[in-house]
Amino acid sequence: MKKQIGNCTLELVQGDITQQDTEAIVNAANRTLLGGGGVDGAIHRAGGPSILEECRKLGGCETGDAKITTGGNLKAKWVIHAVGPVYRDGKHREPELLASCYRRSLEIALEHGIKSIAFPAISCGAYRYPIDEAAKIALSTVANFIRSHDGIELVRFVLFDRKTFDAYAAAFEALE
Ligand code: AR6
Repeated sequence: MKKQIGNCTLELVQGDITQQDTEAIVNAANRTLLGGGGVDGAIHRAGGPSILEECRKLGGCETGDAKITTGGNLKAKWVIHAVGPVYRDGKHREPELLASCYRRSLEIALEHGIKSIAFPAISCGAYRYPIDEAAKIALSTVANFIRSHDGIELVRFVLFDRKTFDAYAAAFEALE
């Protein structure tokens, strides 16, 4: 699924983010930036130990923020490590923090001249964010960002399983 927003293509695919050929891929990390399970584990396994070596020097990352390393053995030159919120009840700034980690990832991409970037469904696994809600926030935040900033030409959401892909697809269709 694809949509053109200004000079940027917004795309949804089902797949594995470690295999993407975008200049940057985004990791759904935790505040330590020292690795974990899910997509984080997959990225460190596929990219090799140099990513963790760089992460150790970053001193962690606040929820809602992101930090960048190189991509090690990945096709992507860069990994942007974003920390989404753990979902509790929706009343602990979860929507704001989720939107913020997408925006911060895109700001960092622009600062590094990155023109193509792939995102996973941040917070939709171990952090238990309700997927329909997360999909709306992710897509509307990214769409608003690319409408108001020039420079990024491709944003691809890479959804691992069918259920997550379907939820993002519904939010994508509803995007204004
Ligand atoms: N490619 C794309 N998406 C993937 C992949 C992959 N290779 N593997 C899993 N997903 P999660 P979170 C999907 O749990 O909820 C880690 O331990 C997965 O199906 O990876 O933000 C970190 O260290 C789900 O839809 O991230 C943190 O401690 C989505 O990626 C914590 O988990 C996110 O699931 C972060 O939790």
